[in-house]
Amino acid sequence: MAEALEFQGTRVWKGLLSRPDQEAMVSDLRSIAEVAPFRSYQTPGGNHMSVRMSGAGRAAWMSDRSGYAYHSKQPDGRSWPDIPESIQAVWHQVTQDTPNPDSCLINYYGEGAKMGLHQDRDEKDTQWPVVSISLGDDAQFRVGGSSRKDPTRSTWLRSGDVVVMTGASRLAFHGVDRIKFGSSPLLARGGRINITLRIAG
Ligand code: MD3
Ligand code: FE
Repeated sequence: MAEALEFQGTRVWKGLLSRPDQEAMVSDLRSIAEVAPFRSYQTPGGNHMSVRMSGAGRAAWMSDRSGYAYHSKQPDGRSWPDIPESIQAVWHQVTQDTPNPDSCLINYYGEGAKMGLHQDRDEKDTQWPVVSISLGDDAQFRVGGSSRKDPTRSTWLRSGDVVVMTGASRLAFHGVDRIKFGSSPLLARGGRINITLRIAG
């Protein structure tokens, strides 16, 4: 396995997925999108998120005027599709002695999309890691500390990179400042997909 680099306590595996691995994953994501379309959500504050989201697994994270939460049903009442084997395999490759993830959030960043600095704290037990897989266009990813006021650093995530958040970094503030639209040939219409795997509980 490739060397991992430590970045603000998060572990970044550069180029963990080969181009054929990435293509196979995109094809699995197309099947997911047929039964769980990418949707745009409102925040509790009433703004629209620029990132569109789909999901898989027992429950996926959604947002609306009443708040952020994990839901076992889509807004149309259907369950989420199963997490594909290709994606589960990455989780087990980069985590040790960890049960299967029960939640897979799939974020799509089109031109101009970004994600503000936030913490992931809606999971029942935040001792479990979060694993992120980047596909498609390059993204400027920012990580700080467990307080919003802590200094932050940024790095570029490229298609095939995998990030693991464990221990102290698990509650770090993080976000995506911008993507370089059209920088990767992986997705025919451009943009970036980020897959996050979690044990939401
Ligand atoms: C660092 N997604 O869905 S993934 C999210 O690229 C989210 O779409 C971003 O933040 C994206 O919640 C970043 C990488 C990530 C995920 C969780 C973290 C980094 C993290 C939790 C703690 C610290
Ligand atoms: Fe997050």
